[in-house]
Amino acid sequence: MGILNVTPDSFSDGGRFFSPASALAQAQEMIAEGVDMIDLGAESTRPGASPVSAQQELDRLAPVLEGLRGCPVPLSLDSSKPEVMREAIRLGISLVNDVRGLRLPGAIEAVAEGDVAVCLMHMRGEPGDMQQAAHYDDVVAEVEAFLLGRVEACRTAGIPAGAICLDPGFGFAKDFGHNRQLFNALPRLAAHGYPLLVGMSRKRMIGQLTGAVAPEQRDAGSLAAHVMALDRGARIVRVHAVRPAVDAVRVWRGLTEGEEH
Ligand code: HH2
Repeated sequence: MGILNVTPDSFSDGGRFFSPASALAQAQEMIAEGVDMIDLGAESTRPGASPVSAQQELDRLAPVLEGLRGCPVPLSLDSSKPEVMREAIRLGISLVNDVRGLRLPGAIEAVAEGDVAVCLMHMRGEPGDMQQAAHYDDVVAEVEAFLLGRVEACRTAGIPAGAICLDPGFGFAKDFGHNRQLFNALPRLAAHGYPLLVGMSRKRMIGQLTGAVAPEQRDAGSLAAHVMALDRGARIVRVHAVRPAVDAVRVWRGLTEGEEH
């Protein structure tokens, strides 16, 4: 999954793809590089980010979604707002990727009625204050229980099991130790049978391990983490740098061929 942030303030590529023309050019480049899916976001969720309205999100997204009509790969929408989901579904997205796990009123219904897939991610609090909520007795059990609770709510609303994937939400209300525990528990989370999506691309945890301060210098470290995540049962990796990720996935898949995955 290639990341396309149509935002002025995302932590690693804020402003680079804010104009529709630059966003469309980046989408075409990711497609040429072999991306399987593009995740479009119009609101930054980095720690401390300020919220934007549904109308602002739609104003940023609509021209890009219109320009990508009929594009050869499925499009995903990174949003939590039901009105944005409904309009983006009308404009052709196939997956809703919600860092709030469809908790806003009306979000579950928007996905159920829109007949699209969903990625349910774990987060606590809001991006503005989430790191203050990074306290757990047992982070793995708590994240797992949250995700299974959201699955239950989705199933009750009529979203089929086959349309759901899960994400522990690396860096969202988690410190380095929490991230590491969740990373090592990926096989346990995958065992529930829902495909796991992981997003560690350029995140602080990669900087903490490599010493790379600038997010754009964290791609090699991100790649290592993502390949390890695939080995631990993840099925979708959410990345900024598409070409190296495509090669890494091909190598991983080729070398594990015949194994159960
Ligand atoms: N991380 C970010 C945004 N959306 N969605 C899922 N499912 N999993 C993630 O880990 C995830 C996500 C944050 O990264 P990015 O989009 O690059 O930055 P920003 O939120 O600043 O736009």
